[in-house]
Amino acid sequence: MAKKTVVVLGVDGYLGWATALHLSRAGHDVVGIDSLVRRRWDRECGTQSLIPIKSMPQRVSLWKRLTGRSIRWRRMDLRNARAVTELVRDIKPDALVHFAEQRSAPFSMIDLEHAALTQVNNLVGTLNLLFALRDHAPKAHLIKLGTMGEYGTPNIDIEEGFITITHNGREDRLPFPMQPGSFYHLSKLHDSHNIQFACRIWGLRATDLHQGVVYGNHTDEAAMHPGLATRFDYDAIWGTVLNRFCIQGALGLPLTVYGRGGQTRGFLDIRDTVACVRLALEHPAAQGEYRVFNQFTEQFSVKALAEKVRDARAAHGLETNIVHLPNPRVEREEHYYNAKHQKLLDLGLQPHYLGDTLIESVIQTVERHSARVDPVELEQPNVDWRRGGTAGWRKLSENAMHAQAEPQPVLVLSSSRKRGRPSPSAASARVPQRR
Ligand code: NAD
Ligand code: USQ
Repeated sequence: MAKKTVVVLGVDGYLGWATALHLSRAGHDVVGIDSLVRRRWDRECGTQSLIPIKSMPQRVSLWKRLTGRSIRWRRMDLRNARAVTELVRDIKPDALVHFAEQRSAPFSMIDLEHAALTQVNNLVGTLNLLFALRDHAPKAHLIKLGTMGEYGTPNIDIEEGFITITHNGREDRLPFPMQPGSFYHLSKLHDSHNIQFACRIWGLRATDLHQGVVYGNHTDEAAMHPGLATRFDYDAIWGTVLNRFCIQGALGLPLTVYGRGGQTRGFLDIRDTVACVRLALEHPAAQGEYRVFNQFTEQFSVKALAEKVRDARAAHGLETNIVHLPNPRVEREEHYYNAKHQKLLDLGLQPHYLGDTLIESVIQTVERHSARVDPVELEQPNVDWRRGGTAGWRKLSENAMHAQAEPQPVLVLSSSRKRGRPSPSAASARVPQRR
């Protein structure tokens, strides 16, 4: 496979770092971009990766020392149009893998500030990229991380991006109807529309990877040295469901199923994320083509996942409780779900399916870092879809509003003030402590 120059945007994140290592090891020339804003959002939320992660300069120099390969690291905010334009103009990449977005649904549902921050950050960053590609690298392949949550949970089979509809005797192939479930998921759909439009009018080429929920933290490259570890989130804002259940199970805490637990989603191992991105990179979309791959390998209900974790623990004689919490989200708890995911298999994906051994290995990782776990982060969720952030978040928002002497536009980006973690209890009026 010919060596490609590829820009990985969001390289400091959970998936971006693992992907950058994988592509670099495969022989591609990787440029890594990140604003490091996620580290700031962690401070604001009072959260942290379970596994300690090194700074970007430390990570890339360790990678160089271990493998002799370079990842060119640049700190940059994708909202900065000039910086994005210069990046694309100077590097002239063959491809860009775009992970660099605010990716938490609960974070986007805290309040207006967080909803606006999410949509501005995600939409403006992607628009900046599209214009830079139009002007300076129209042949580059944009590989954009979208999400299965753009589709919602319709009562029909989910196709890969498009559906052929016959209406009043006429037929067309149209974008699949979308019903996202949070302001975050909506931002991904708005991005999808913008990218599709840019491909249509400017002849750009893009692959929109509608990815399911990712689990695990082990890739061949990240496992080479503890200093190469990628982040691993478990709290109620950033932690995804299976990662949370594994950590709860490891600590003997109840597994927190929201509502009845019949919510069904597509899931994949992080090893398959990096493999899928590489497949998309090495089999690019045609010029002018906007294509969608549904990127997951198996679908499970949340309740079935909890039972898998409970059964894996039971095999070691350990008892695990499953609790059904009132669902903080507005989502169907029992529904039909059958999403196609054939295109990446056709390109050669060899999936790693979820087995007890994977759950066990994640649990062992957790056990190694258990001293860093804050159990409060594993209990009640602290954002509700109907009311927004709980009392702690509301107090913080009010303080932020009062601190502004003059009326401000609502599109305020997350400030650099340090915030403490809000209380998970909706009833609590306690003002959170700063960390
Ligand atoms: P993450 O939060 O760990 O990483 C995202 C990275 O992007 C962070 O390092 C952050 O600093 C950076 N970033 C955000 N906004 C930026 C900006 N304006 N300029 C520069 N850098 C910016 O998230 P992740 O879990 O690695 O997810 C990566 C992508 O994959 C996201 O787009 C997400 O929507 C998508 N995705 C993730 C999952 C999952 O389960 N983790 C599933 C489906 C899709
Ligand atoms: N859930 C529980 N208990 C928990 C946490 C979550 O039952 O302790 C449930 C949620 O209610 C939801 C499901 O698990 O029904 C998935 O929630 P999640 O937090 O694991 O995933 P989600 O919010 O959808 O977001 C994650 C990533 C996001 C990505 C998305 C893929 O954070 O970036 O886009 O997964 S997908 O879900 O396919 O849209």
